[in-house]
Amino acid sequence: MNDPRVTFYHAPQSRSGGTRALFEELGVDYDLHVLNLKTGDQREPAYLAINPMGKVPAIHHGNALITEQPAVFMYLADLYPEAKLAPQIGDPLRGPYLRWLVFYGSCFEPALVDKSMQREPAPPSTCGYGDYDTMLKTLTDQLEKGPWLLGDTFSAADVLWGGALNWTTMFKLVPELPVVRAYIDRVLARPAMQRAAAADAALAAKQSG
Ligand SMILES: N[C@@H](CCC(=O)N[C@@H](CS)C(=O)NCC(=O)O)C(=O)O
Repeated sequence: MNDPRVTFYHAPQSRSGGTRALFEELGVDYDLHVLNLKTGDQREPAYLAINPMGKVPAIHHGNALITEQPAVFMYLADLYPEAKLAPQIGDPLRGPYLRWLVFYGSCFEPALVDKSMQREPAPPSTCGYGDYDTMLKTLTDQLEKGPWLLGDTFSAADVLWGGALNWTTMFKLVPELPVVRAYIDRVLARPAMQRAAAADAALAAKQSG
């Protein structure tokens, strides 16, 4: 199933950092293909032929192209079940696990983009994320239950959310509430997350040097 190896298209200090951290948590080998977003690698025909969106992360496995962070996370965590980062079908946590991964892409990111552009969102009944405050409260109410999004079970969803909340609080798009800060710190304290962050910082330094 997980033969051939996965190819991972990554740019340092970007959204694909979460996928890099996930690989580290999974403890698996993969082929790394690095792009430099500053020099426009993502708009070159060679990369657009792989991902027409010109975005990272993207992964290739066999003939399958997978883009969009929640899909990438679900795919990889299912591909390597021995790492136990995805509740399996039949596990009562499977539904909440899928919910929080998809919530990231369909509610959190659109809400953040509207906020960062200081754009008037659509009315809550039309807007996919309702409104920013409801979206955030839904998330923080879940984090209050802790320690992880699925309670005592750490999952790929925490890898995605821990990293995302780290950069979004840094950019002041999400308030650094104590519950949010404590959750970020728990996720980032994991050795795999630290290894991924160090490797990514070294890659960024190499690109800018
Ligand atoms: N919906 C995509 C968004 C990916 C995305 O926005 N990636 C950014 C990196 S932070 C990117 O590749 N930007 C390059 C560009 O558009 O030029 C996902 O969730 O994976």
